Amino acid sequence: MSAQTPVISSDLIPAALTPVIEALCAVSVDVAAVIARGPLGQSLGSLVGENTDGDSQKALDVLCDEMFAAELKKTDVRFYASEEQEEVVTLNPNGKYALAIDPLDGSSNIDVNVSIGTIFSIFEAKEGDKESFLRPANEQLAGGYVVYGPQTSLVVTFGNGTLMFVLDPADKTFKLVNDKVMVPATSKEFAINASNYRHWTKPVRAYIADCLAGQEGPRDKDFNMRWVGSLVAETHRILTRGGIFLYPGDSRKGYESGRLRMIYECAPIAFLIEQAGGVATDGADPIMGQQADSLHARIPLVFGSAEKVNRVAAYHDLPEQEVSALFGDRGLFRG
Ligand code: AFP
Repeated sequence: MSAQTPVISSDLIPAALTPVIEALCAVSVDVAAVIARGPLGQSLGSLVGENTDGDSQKALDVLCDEMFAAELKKTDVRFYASEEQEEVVTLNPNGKYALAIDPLDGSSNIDVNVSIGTIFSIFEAKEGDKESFLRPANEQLAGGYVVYGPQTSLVVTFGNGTLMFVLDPADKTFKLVNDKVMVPATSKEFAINASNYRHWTKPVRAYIADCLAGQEGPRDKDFNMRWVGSLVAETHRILTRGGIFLYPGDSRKGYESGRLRMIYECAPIAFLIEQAGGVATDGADPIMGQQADSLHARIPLVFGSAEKVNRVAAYHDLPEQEVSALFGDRGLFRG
């Protein structure tokens, strides 16, 4: 790429944030190239350790973290909070922003050639490093992800709609393909890791049981199910053709608040979804009104088409006898 060709350019990116977004995009181009080489390059999926919460770390997790931190250090990013680092790292002591990142989400999919991604969230930096991140999600200046799939796409919001860019392999620049991404209002798809059925709460079991019952159940229509195991891929599908994603809290030890992290997974995804006309909750209340109490805190996440997500919240309001009933006896949502 020539020095004159910016990796991304759009009037819709706020000028003050442009260098940070450019840095994220420049690294993403390199990450996409590393991923595309797969086994022709270094062993990306090999285990190299564990992160703060005991999740296994793959070689690519660590490599991506180093690549993003090194490039963002040259920008106005003061504080850097990464899934791969226990504490906040100071990058540019004079910087104005605090950036949270999951450098490589979905890393269990590295070796099987399925879409993976980078998720990020940007706040204005406060005096304290942790304080810059432990604040309501609706204070985000930007939220977004890059998905490394058949196409490499950047989806980002600055609080004025959701934008979608695609990396053009011909000149290695991100080009705007949709300046007003909207979650389709209707869809017959739901996404949940159904192997956890026995650990779910009654309202979640009741909701899924009614989807599975299809035409014979109270919903009176057939559904389809998807589970990629890669949050960026699920988000991209839902932004494109609607549906609902659930990672609820469950009774497994350590999963009381689900699996996904508030600061660098749920908050930016919720921001993107709400800016695209969808809804994102913890099953009952909006994610955007909430804040983490620690850097790597988890929160249940339910997002997608508004009507579907609001319906899940309604199951949480059902009386005990209704959620415990077999779907055939659950009257409230019939019709
Ligand atoms: P990894 O990055 O460790 O692969 O985790 C991916 C993820 O955080 C998210 O992208 C998926 O939605 C979720 O985990 C899948 O979790 P289960 O393996 O429990 O279904």
